[in-house]
Amino acid sequence: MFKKKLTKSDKINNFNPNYAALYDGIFGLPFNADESNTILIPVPWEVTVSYHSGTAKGPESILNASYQVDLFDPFLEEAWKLGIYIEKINPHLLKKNKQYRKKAETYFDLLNKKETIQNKRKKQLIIREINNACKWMNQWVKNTATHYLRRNKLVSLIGGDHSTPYGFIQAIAEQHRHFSILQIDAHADLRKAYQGLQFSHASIMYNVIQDIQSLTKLVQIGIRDYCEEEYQHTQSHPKIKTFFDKDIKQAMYYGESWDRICSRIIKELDDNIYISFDIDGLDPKLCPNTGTPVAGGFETEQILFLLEKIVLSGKKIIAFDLNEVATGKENEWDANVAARLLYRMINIAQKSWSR
Ligand SMILES: [Mn+2]
Repeated sequence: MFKKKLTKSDKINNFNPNYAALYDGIFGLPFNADESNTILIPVPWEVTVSYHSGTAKGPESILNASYQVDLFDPFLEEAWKLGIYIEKINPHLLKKNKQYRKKAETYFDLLNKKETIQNKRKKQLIIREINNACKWMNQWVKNTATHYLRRNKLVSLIGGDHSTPYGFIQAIAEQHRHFSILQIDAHADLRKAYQGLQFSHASIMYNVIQDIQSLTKLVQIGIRDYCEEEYQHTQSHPKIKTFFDKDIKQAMYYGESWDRICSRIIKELDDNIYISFDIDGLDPKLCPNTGTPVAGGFETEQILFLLEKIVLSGKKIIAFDLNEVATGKENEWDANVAARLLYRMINIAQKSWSR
C-alpha cells in the first residue's frame, strides 16, 4: 500500500516532547539530516591515546544516554523543533581505528624498550603508518564537516580522543575569515608531535596554532596538567591566552565572582567562536573514565553559564566539538553527563544563530 512520506511539519505535529523517547534519532527525535538544523558527526577514533582507552565508544554511548535527556530547555523554547541529527558511524573509521590502535600499542611498548638499531627502524616505520592513518581521518572529518557547513548547518563533532577535531577546525577555517577557539580542557595540548606522533591528542592545539592562519586567538580554560615547554608556549605566543585552573580558583578564593571571570574570558574571544570541549576539563567526578583524568576542573553548570553569557554578549558559537568521553565497564555515567551537556550546548549555540 502507498504510504505518504511524512513532512517535517507532520513529524512535529505527531511528536510529543513530554513523552519518553519513541524514535531512534539522537535524543529520541524523528528528524533526518535535511530536516535538522544541527548535525552531529561521530568520530570513534583513539589511535594515539597514551593512558586509558575507551573514547572510541564515546559517540555510541552518548547516543544511548541521549534517550533519557528531557527536551524542555527554558533557554531556547521548543529547541527540539530545530532538529538534531547524528550521522551514521563510518565503518571504515571504526576498522582503521582498531587496526592502528594495535600498531600504536606495539609502538608504545617499543618506547619503553632499549634503543637498538632494529627497534629504531621499527618505530620509524610505525610512526609513518600512524601519521598517515591520522591524515586520512583528518581528511574524512574535513570533507564530512564541509558538506554540512556549506548547507549552513550547526555542526558538532563527537569524539573520539582530542585529535579528532583537527580536520573539522580546518573546515571551519575555510568558511570563516576570522574566529577564535575556546578550549575547555585539563591539558594544554600544545606538545609538538607528542611521543613522536604528529597528530597526537596531546598535540592538537600545537598543530592548530601552527597551521590555521585565520585563527585570531586560542583561549584555554581549566588547564592544570602541562609541561614546561607548553607553559612557555602559553606565555610567549601572541595568539594564546590561557586561564589556568589554579588561577581561576585562586581568583574565586579571593572573592572574584565566576561572572566576572567569564567576562574576562569573553573579552579575549573573537565574535565567531569555535568551542573545543575536552570532557576532562570538568571535575573528574563527572568523567571518571576519560582518557587522562586530572583532579580539579569545572562543574557542568559553570561551563553552561559561560556559554550562555557568550551568547548573551552577542557573539556567535559557530561550531563545537565534544571529545574524550568514554564509559567504564561498570557504568555509563560519563556518557550520561555528556548527553545532557551536549543537548544544552546545541541549544545555546542555536540561540546565537537565531538572531
Ligand atoms: Mn585535550
